[in-house]
Amino acid sequence: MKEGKKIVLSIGTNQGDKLENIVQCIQLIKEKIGMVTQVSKIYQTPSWGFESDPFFNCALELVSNKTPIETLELALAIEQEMGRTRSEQLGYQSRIIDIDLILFGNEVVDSEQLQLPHPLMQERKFVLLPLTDLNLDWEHPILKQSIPVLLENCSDQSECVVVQALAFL
Ligand code: PH2
Ligand code: MG
Ligand code: MG
Repeated sequence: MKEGKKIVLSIGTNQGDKLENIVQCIQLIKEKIGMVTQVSKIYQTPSWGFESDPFFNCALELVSNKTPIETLELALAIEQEMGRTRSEQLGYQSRIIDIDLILFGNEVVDSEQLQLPHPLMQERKFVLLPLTDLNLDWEHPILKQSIPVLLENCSDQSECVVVQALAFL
């Protein structure tokens, strides 16, 4: 069997018991997508791009043989299983859980369904800061910058604070 690809996911929640949502989500990712190899600390982050309650965000690295589209479909299925509903309303909405694919090895994907690396990652401190907790030897395949450099160049000044370090894998 071919060795799995390194995948990085960002997860976020701003409804209900946010810590419990993150713990349950990581458990489901392990069961359904692949082996979780690194977990960042959990950060409380102000809602970005809309007015809402603060989020808990974290990032995970996993190794899996799934394709990007299979991974996306499994992530959406986990969101549904956890009770996420999406309304027709335009713009961002509060959510129990959101699982975003941030990077998939060095793959560049630009389809209607999926873009990789995540097209807004470099603009979001709630994505970049947790990524700095992971030991990633990765350079953005289009911007040609490492995660610490992307963070340095990011204009998002929001105050993101560590809530908790998760001690489980
Ligand atoms: N997700 C969004 C929009 N805004 N803000 C924070 N702090 N955390 C998120 O995960 C987040 C957001 C769209 O998915
Ligand atoms: Mg998102
Ligand atoms: Mg999403």
